[in-house]
Amino acid sequence: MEYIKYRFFQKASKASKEFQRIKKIHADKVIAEITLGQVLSGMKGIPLLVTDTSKLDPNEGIRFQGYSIPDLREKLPKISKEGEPLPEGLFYLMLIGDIPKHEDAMNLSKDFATRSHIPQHVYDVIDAMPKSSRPMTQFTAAILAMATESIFQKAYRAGVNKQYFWDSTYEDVMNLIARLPPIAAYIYRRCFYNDVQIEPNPRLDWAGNLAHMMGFDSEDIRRLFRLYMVIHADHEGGNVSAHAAHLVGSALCNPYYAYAAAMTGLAGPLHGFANQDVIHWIFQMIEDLDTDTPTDEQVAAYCKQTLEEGRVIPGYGHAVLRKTDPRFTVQQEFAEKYIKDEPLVEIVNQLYKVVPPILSKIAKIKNPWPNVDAFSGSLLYHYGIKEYTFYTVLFGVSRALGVLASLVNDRAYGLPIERPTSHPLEWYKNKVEGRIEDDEQ
Ligand code: CMX
Repeated sequence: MEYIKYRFFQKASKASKEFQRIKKIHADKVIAEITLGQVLSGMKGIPLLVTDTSKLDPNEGIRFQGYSIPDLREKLPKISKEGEPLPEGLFYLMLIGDIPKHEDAMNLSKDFATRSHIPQHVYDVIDAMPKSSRPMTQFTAAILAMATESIFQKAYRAGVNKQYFWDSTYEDVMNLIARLPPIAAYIYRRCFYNDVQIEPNPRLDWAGNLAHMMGFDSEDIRRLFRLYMVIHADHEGGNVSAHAAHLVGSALCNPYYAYAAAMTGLAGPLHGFANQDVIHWIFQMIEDLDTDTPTDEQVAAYCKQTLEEGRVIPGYGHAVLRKTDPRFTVQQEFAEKYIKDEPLVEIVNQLYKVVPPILSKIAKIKNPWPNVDAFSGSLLYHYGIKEYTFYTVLFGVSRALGVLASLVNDRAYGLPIERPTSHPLEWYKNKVEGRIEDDEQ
């Protein structure tokens, strides 16, 4: 058994026993009360899921196994001292629970490179779609087409004992993560570079190779891609993409299906599609105002007009966060350090000054601060990836690290099929108005 799999096996054996023990002893304990407001507002704040990979604090932001984004930048292995952490190292951290050694991250890089072969029929499925179809549509279809390769599915069909489900899930997860950069790059080159494809460079790391296959070979862009893949990887378990992967995976489907479900969720404008919408909205503003350098007053008026039209300001607000997203801040620091005179970055910074005071005045908006999507597009654009309809695919490649590490964990714990209860609206009304007793369902 390879080293990382063995480490996971050791961790998972203990963790699954602990899971069963806690379930047996404490199953009847009450852990939270639920208000009707929570039910009617997207189940916010109800502790319902078990996710070990990361935890989101409303004020501090995301922590991966306890490590904040600044911690990760300091502690995770890098290619060079000045560089950004390797996403392979973060995947190791989420799966195993410890900061990896440099060689652990490099071994994962090599492992991904050896697993990255894509069957021809996957390319055929992509090629069957018009080039004008959304990159996320092509990406998700390709993931589903790759399910023919599922080792979990074959093991399940062969009747493998459920205590070993994690093993074939792990193999699928490793193969799937390895295959995402070539698929994403293929779609990018197909749609925007006349289908002129670029072979992988086996000496490059997972994120560096993605940049290379997309046609970008500078050390600057590799640095950005490593950071990008780290900060988008996971945001605890309740966000739409993570929850979708967990929910669908709980029916014991193969990891390709579970991850495809995550990607269709990520493609929604309130989630990962917002990274495209931010750039689209800014360009529309520049066009409508007929100036590349709008004043703060013009930007403020444009924001108010967007709100009056019943639309959201993309890149602002969050279901959990109540402060500026640290993933925004780290990108802002990156831009300050490496990027000079990028007009789009300047507008993103101008929005950071103008938008929060406007949103703060709207009582219903719980968080007026920017999220990760407010900054990411301007960095990609600066380095030459100007085709913003592709940006959600990059988010999706990164998100695989978190949701798929969680899926292996789910299978190791033996988490059951997810099945909450639903009622008609009338039932909730009767319940809060006292017409239904507590023990009635
Ligand atoms: N612009 C305008 N209105 C906003 C807003 C924004 N940026 N953020 C929240 N609101 C509105 C909501 O639409 C909601 O209105 P209704 O009550 O009329 O439906 C109200 O304020 C309350 O929302 P909330 O409780 O503060 O936030 P939610 O948990 O409902 O929604 C989010 C969170 C992210 C969907 C929302 O802030 C939003 O739509 N933001 C813009 C889209 C975006 O940037 N999404 C990316 C999030 C990060 C990611 O997943 O990638």
